[in-house]
Amino acid sequence: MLIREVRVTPVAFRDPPLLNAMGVHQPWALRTIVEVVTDEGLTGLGETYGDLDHLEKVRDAAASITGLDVYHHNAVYAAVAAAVGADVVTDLHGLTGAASRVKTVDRVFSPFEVACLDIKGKAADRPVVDLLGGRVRDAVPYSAYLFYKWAGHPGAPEDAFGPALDPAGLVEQARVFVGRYGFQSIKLKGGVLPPRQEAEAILALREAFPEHPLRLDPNAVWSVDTSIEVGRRLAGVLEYLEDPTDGIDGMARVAGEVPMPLATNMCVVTPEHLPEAIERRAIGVLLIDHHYWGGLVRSAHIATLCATFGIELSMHSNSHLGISLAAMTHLAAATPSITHACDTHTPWQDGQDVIAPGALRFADGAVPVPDGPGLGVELDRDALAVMNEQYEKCGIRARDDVTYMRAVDPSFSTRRPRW
Ligand code: GKR
Ligand code: MG
Repeated sequence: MLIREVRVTPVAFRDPPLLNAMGVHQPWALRTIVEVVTDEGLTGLGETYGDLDHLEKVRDAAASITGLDVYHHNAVYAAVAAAVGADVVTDLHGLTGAASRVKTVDRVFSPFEVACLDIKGKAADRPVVDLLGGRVRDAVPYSAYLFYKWAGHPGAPEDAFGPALDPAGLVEQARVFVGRYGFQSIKLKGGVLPPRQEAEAILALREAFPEHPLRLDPNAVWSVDTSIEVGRRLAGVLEYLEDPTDGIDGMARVAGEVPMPLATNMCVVTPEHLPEAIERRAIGVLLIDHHYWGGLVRSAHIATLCATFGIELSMHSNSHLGISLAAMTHLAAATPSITHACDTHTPWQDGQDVIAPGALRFADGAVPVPDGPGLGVELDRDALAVMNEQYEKCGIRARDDVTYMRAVDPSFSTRRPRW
């Protein structure tokens, strides 16, 4: 079955002012929607980042895979690698570790791989989870992903979520998310306030939610000493501590001194990082993310390798739409070693999506694997057109939390370590 055409559509959707170590989310989040169409008339969907440098590579790659067989993932990968070329795309937002050529190729390949799997599933009348080995769970648990946030974007009225700038605000945010979606695990995006205040917020969450596993993720802005101090303070409270400090060396030094496992989506972001991280025992949990680990099949391979070395699996998330959520759900449903609730930004979308409603839902904090063939989701063409128009008009062409934050606080620093 040959690829006849590939459509690439950038989209933008409204995003609240979520705070993190690199600043604050801009009013619009960007994504790229990929549609691969075969000579037999089947269409497969993929979703990836929307930053312009990445979008351009995705467009180049799209042109280079026309005529290839959707079953020939290795040939598609080789064509994508050639189209990407030797230069490196930088991940400007600084929250998913360093950029490299391998990571760039894997990031560009991923939406095409997902779309090809969607097509193969449709052709076989099977869900993607069956192409990945079959389900080990019928529904995939996700975590309530809490953020410190302003009441609204500067100059705009308060948004639907309201402010969360202290422990009470975060507990209230958690109550809303747990109440609305039934989440059974809670993650706090840290790296925003001094570490002791973030530890206080975790303790307040523990009091309010005694049974929910909790995680804290300051995106590597703490020193080794601070990480050890906070890790010890939160002994018995955290399920895992995510990227407290920068680099495999720093993580290894912290890992040996704190009682809970360390997790990462920053110091291990390509296969090249695994040997040293394993040897140094730097991490106990890897947050896999098919968007930059080269798609679903490669992510499943990494999961197997991690299991061999006793590394547990969770899943990383960035602002995303429903095609990504469907792909994440199929992967996690087929991967036995993903034993921690996966991260998702879905609640922050506030209902905006490019897919037709109904295929994805949360029940008790988990997303049941969609029933239909392939990914089990369909594009809503009207919504796609609206979101594409939003992209054309919004003026944002890359995620840049730092510059947006500096418009409000010119002294904002991205120094690491900050505390
Ligand atoms: O959405 O601000 C955010 C997050 O900080 C995201 O960009 C990170 O990549 O969720 C991510 C993480 O776990 O580090
Ligand atoms: Mg993280």
